[in-house]
Amino acid sequence: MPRRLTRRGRSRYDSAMEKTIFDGIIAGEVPADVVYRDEHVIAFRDINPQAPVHVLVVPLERMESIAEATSGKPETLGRFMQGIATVARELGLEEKGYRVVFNTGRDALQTVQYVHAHILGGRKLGWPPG
Ligand code: DGP
Repeated sequence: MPRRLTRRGRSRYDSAMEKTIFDGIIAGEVPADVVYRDEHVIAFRDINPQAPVHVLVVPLERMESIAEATSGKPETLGRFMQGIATVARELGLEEKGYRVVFNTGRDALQTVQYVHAHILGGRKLGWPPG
């Protein structure tokens, strides 16, 4: 028997549609070291830091990955980008520089299905990334 699909073509049982740990952090149900919050984004320190400064910026409006930006609202996406730049500035990273990473999908090892920008800084970063 075929599975019932939602309007977006997904089965209601797809795990990607379930709440993520970042939904819990936004709701204040999961503790996190929050460094910034406004009406559009939240930023908190990564639990497994890969650089002296490693912060995740998450829009309060859910998308699963940056791949959804093709159909996202420009206002939401713009606020997300402004949030990333604001957080980097407030963390004092502007002068020396920093990297912004969107792991997207399986090959990029995206593990949390809620879009998030990694801000990495505080040391010289290697290139190419692994
Ligand atoms: P990604 O591979 O791009 O999906 O990275 C997800 C990141 O989220 C990973 O670097 C670890 C971080 N992370 C996972 N769970 C938690 C959590 O409960 N708290 C915090 N602060 N970070 C988390």
